[in-house]
Amino acid sequence: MTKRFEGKRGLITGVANRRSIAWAIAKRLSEEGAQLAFTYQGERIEKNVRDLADSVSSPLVTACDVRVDEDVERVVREAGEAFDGQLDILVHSVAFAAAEDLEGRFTDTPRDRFWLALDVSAYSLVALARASEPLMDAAGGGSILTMTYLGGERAVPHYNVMGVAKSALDSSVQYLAWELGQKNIRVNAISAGPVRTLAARSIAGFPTMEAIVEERSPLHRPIEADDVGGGAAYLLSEDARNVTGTTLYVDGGYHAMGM
Ligand code: NAD
Ligand code: 0WE
Repeated sequence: MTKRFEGKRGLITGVANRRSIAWAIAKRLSEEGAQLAFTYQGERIEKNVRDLADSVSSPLVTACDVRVDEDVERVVREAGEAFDGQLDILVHSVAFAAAEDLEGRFTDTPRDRFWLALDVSAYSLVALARASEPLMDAAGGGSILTMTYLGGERAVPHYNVMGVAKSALDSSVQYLAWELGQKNIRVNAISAGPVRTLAARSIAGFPTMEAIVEERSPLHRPIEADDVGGGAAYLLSEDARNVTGTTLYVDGGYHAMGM
């Protein structure tokens, strides 16, 4: 197969461990020739991410808390230094809500934790896109991908404030696609079905939810992070050169069902 990402340079956010969706995407891009820089959040996962990044000969692994403007600007500057002032690909695979807000009632979400979820899970895409814009412009264009979930469009029990954040994220994809299209920068999302990652496994009732999706989706099988990697590679590649502002569902078809 031809290597679709030969000579392409990407910045990957959201790897926590080998099960992360961001890692499945990175593996796929790297296999097809991309050079990748990685960000991680917090010293606790630094070694994980460094080991994974080393396995794909990454030139840059750097800390980034997406709530901090200076971090976002610094990591993109560092990526620019590693990649001769150019960037082709940005993967945004970051989300967070306080655990109690995914367990309790949405109605009871306090103001500060509502903003926390939107800050980490939605605004961060806007901040990263803005910082990346000059490097992508220098490359003659670029492709940005974020990870969303059906709970931003429909009420999924317990997804709660994360659903509101994904709704803001989905809308941000459309507005960014409109503005950055002018610079040949595409912005898309993948809406994944439940994948057993670190973020997912700590959620009470996740196995039940996976079972429901498997039973009711047209394809009746679990969604793997590598399935998302395949869709991501398509959206990030030249094969999708006229695709922007869209959401690709990698969910076994679950979103198409009414019952
Ligand atoms: P994961 O835990 O592997 O990844 C989540 C990442 O977010 C982690 O790397 C974590 O470090 C990072 N993060 C959280 N707060 C941060 C902050 N303040 N600054 C920087 N990074 C921060 O889990 P995942 O399932 O791979 O999640 C990746 C994305 O996929 C998320 O946007 C999630 O909403 C989305 N998603 C997941 C599923 C699923 O079922 N796993 C389904 C659809 C969409
Ligand atoms: O986006 C997600 C999960 C994101 C997430 C996970 C956690 C767990 C640990 C955000 N914040 C946190 N905070 C923590 O403290 N998914 C799409 C996976 C997911 O999470 C759910 C789901 C699905 C699917 C929560 C409730 C219901 C369904």
